[in-house]
Amino acid sequence: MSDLKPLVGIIMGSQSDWSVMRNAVERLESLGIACESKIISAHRTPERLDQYCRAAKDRGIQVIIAGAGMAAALPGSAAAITPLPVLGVPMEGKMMGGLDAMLAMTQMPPGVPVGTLGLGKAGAINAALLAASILALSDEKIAKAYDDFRTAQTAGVPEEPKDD
Ligand code: RP5
Repeated sequence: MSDLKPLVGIIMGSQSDWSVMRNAVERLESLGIACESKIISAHRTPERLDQYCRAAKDRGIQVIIAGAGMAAALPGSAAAITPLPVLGVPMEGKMMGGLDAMLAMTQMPPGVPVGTLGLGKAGAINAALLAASILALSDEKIAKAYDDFRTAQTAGVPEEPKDD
């Protein structure tokens, strides 16, 4: 983890979300973007949520990525408190494959937006990239790192398939 001041706050409802949310951390770090990771539950630790979201902007956090499963109230609850952009990552769950969490995150009442990504690992990676693109609007170093990532990704796609 970098010593730089974190620009992205990654919060998750449970330790059990970490194996997915660490993909967001790894993607941000690969782009040179400092982040911090915290376990904060809308239901189990509501005071921690309130304190974190009230202080985040003044501490220099610019984007919050919130991962949660089941009722998945975390991103919406965070968005209700902080003016920062909140990106939601629904966890794949045992009961409905995570569709329950995805719908919960998506169906925010008008006026309190959450930018919900796809389920699980892909969602966590894309949340990090979306956070990078937001930060890139006001940070040339991040803009270059994000452009370089996109260029390398494109160059890495072969024109023709081959047998495994
Ligand atoms: C949610 O409930 C968490 O985000 C997690 O995805 C889910 C289950 O939590 P644990 O019972 O594994 O702690 O709040």
